[in-house]
Amino acid sequence: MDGSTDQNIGVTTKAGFVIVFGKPNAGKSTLMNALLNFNLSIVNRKVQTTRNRISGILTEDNFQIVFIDTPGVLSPKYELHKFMLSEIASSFDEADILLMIVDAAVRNPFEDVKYVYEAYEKNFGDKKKILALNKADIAGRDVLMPLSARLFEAFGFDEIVPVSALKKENIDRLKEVIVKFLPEGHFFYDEETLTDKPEKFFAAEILREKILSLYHDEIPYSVMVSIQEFAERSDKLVYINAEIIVERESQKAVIIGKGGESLKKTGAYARKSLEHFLGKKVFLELFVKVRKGWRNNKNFVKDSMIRNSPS
Ligand SMILES: Nc1nc2c(ncn2[C@@H]2O[C@H](COP(=O)(O)OP(=O)(O)OP(=O)(O)O)[C@@H](O)[C@H]2O)c(=O)[nH]1
Ligand SMILES: [Mg+2]
Repeated sequence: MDGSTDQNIGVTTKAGFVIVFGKPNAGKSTLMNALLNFNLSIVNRKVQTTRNRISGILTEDNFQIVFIDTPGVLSPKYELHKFMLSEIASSFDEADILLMIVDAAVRNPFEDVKYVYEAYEKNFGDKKKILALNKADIAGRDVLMPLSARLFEAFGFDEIVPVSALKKENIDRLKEVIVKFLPEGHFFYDEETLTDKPEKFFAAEILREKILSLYHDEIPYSVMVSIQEFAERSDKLVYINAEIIVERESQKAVIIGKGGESLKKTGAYARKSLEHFLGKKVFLELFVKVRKGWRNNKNFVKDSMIRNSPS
């Protein structure tokens, strides 16, 4: 043999980070999940579902895309929102490619693009910019064609792709466009890695997802889930001890419900999803605590958000 090594066999790999950003409820998390073909990031029809930057890693033969799902908060009202904004800013710094997503089924999607574009323009640098026109299943082709022509003319997007994240329409096309812009380089993670966040983080998110869908009014926004213990008791069993932290005594009473019924229901739903996600039996213990006005407590927000999700 003449000494040919792995390096000069000549398979070129591509790898890079793609930030998914846009207004609350645009479908950022749904889109990342569709691209990954896995429900990693929680989705809800209420706004401000996502609070942290969450990476989802897609590895195929010769490329690796690290998607970063971000919160959709734009004007901060609480310390919690400031934390969410800092998560967006750091995600822009990391990104190689920018993927803006807008709900194309709203009354004036052009205005929404303009709003988001102007809000984040300072973070763009000279990175490639892709716009996904989401919710194409309800927006309709007659709206999307002229809309993308106008958007191309008005803004500096490199590509505009209509998609339906929910129905998984045109997702492969979007993936092709991303791969086209992906820089050449080695993979950042093992081929099997799906995310950089620990299981414990997703345990908290799954519990929060159930609270988002089972409770109303201010409750979903006033809840923080903090995992106190996450212990693999055996190959088949995980013990999870979680605190549901609210801002007021009255909210605690609502979470628990009459005779503990509401909390029991929340726990049962969460346990089922957790077992599905972890592929193990879950023993779940829940406690409800009050931490007055925690959303405006900078240290509490920082400590708890980081404790749940080191990255
Ligand atoms: N019809 C339709 N609904 C969609 C589509 N994509 C997302 N949705 C819905 O829009 C709502 C918001 O979706 P999310 O993925 O949570 O939106 P997000 O941008 O991550 O929201 P935040 O995390 O709150 O900023 C959910 O009810 C989704 O089911 C789509 O392509 N078509
Ligand atoms: Mg989200």
